[in-house]
Amino acid sequence: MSKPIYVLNGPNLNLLGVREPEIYGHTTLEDIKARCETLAASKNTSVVFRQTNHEGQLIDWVQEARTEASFLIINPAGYTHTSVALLDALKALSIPVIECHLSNPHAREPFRRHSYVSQAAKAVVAGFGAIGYELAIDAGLRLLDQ
Ligand code: CA2
Repeated sequence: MSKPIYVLNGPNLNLLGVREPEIYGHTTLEDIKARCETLAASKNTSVVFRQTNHEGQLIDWVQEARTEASFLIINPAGYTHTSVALLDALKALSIPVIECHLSNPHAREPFRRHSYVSQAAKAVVAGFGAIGYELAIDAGLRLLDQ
């Protein structure tokens, strides 16, 4: 079997489905994880799905993905807009990086319009809610097939 797809999630995404459903929907991160696992299995691969509230932990996992993942899907949450350190870690990867957001940050407050992470991303999926993760898995696998 191929290397797993890494799906990494940043701060506060553990609250999905519990708080602010008007912005982020009713689906929990556990639901998203289950959907990603099902989709990956149907494509004969697997996912490593993780969430952390800590920048250093996220960076450690990005570094791990460098050698362990087929490609990386990352929702960096608030670190999208703040973290040069995360960008530096992502730039060290040679596998494809897909930046994934539940909401469309460009349709929200002005400070969300800039993403450090996008500089290291092959592609961005945003605004599709929870299904964005499945779209990113499907698109990433098609990229690898090219
Ligand atoms: O739309 C996305 O996926 C975001 O990455 C979510 C981040 C936000 O800072 C980005 O601009 C866009 C926020 C994640 C916080 O998630 C929560 C979920 C439920 C309740 C409270 C926060």
